[in-house]
Amino acid sequence: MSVMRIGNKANNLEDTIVAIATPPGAGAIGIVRLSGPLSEAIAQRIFRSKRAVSSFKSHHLYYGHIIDPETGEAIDEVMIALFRAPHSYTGEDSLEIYAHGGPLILKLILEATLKCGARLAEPGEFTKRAFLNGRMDLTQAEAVLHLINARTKAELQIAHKQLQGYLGQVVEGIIKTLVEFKAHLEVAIDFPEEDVEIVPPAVWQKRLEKEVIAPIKSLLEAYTQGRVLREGALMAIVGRPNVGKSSLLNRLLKEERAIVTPIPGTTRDVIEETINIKGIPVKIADTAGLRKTADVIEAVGVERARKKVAEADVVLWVIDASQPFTKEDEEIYHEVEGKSVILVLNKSDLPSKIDLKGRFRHLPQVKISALYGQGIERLEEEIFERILGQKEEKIPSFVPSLRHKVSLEKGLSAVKRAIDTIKNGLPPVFVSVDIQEALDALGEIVGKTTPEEVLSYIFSQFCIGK
Ligand SMILES: Nc1nc2c(ncn2[C@@H]2O[C@H](COP(=O)(O)OP(=O)(O)OP(=O)(O)O)[C@@H](O)[C@H]2O)c(=O)[nH]1
Ligand SMILES: [Mg+2]
Repeated sequence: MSVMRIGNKANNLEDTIVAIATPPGAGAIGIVRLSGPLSEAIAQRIFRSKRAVSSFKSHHLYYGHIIDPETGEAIDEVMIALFRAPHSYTGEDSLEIYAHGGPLILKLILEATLKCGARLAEPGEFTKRAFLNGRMDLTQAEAVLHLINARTKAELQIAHKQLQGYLGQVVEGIIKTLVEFKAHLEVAIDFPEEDVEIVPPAVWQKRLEKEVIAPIKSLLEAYTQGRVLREGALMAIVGRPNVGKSSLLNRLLKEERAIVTPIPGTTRDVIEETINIKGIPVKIADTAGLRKTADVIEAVGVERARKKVAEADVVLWVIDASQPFTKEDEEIYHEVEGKSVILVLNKSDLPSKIDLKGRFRHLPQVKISALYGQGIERLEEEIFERILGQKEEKIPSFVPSLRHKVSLEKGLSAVKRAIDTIKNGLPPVFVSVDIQEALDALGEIVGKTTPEEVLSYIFSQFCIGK
């Protein structure tokens, strides 16, 4: 319910909204930001300087004092800038006040604007206005959020590209073809008897395949590939007890996070930490050595380890190269078979006693010493390749999010249905229904047909003042 309320209120573009745009707490500079029709009038009431606000140029800084509009008392010495419509972030008249970054100062400035008729902004409302005023499509608005929340350079790069509109443009291109086809179908529906020139269905079928289905499919591929760049990957370290799993975790983390002892069965719980491998956030889970055990606590740990294996994008299967391959190792292999596995031959600083007899050649193998650090770089490269499924560090131009993926899949199946309808020789009115469905689905991505609840949800994830 509250989401709906926020949504409705936040759609009123007549309001002038205000928020403190800098993070809470004291700082060198604090920014109060306004957007809406009253921006300039409010500046006239609360800002004192040598020149009249009405003479201020857009996008220029001016020095003066903010005063309380009721008492005339000075609140702070500031710089302000007016951004006149339509050349502002929101597309509306906007005002930014750069004050000293004290929480009380900012609160008093905020209150001064409220006294002049502004209202407090909802989270993300500035960006929502930019979207509603046509300054950006929905994918670009979402990119702003990704930009702010990015943890790695790769995430930042993807968000930056999305902010420039690459993803939106691809989707708009697909929509354009569908709209054209729909218009064509309408003519065929409205004037069935007349001799309007109708493009043969087979021609349209080809165009739909090339201009709609193919690009949707490549966007879906980019989703799979880019998911890890955006959301990170999960990697589980498994192996029988005492092979050096916790030592490896510590080595990758570059800190003594997990307890390491020569006693088999040291690790009992799952230990999770995130590292950054060449720009990808990778959550590593060190697990209890997989074995049958009578120890109740260890048994729970072994169960949890299995769960982690099931969730993992990559599994590091660690074996001890200074020992012969055992039946226990073999059993663990059966548990991880079918996953994306890297075989890690640990303790390679000791004389090798392992003989794999040419088995597991299909798995990437890396020799390391968790104790001394040999082979770790090579292992990181291998992990990166497993996760991205490719060698070069190439950041795709667009990475659809889960929300986009759902809409793309809906659109794809509607278009496929349309093609079947064409093939079955059904009248245009039936094809038109499928095409409309595809249009609705794709429109959700760029924000043309996105339901209000979804919009509210997206913008509610932003911070106040963005
Ligand atoms: N020589 C040598 N010893 C190692 C290496 N890696 C780990 N060890 C030793 O092997 C023993 C077990 O290491 P851990 O990291 O606790 O092994 P684990 O697989 O986590 O063991 P559990 O938690 O019991 O399943 C410790 O004595 C480590 O010092 C290595 O690369 N070389
Ligand atoms: Mg351990």
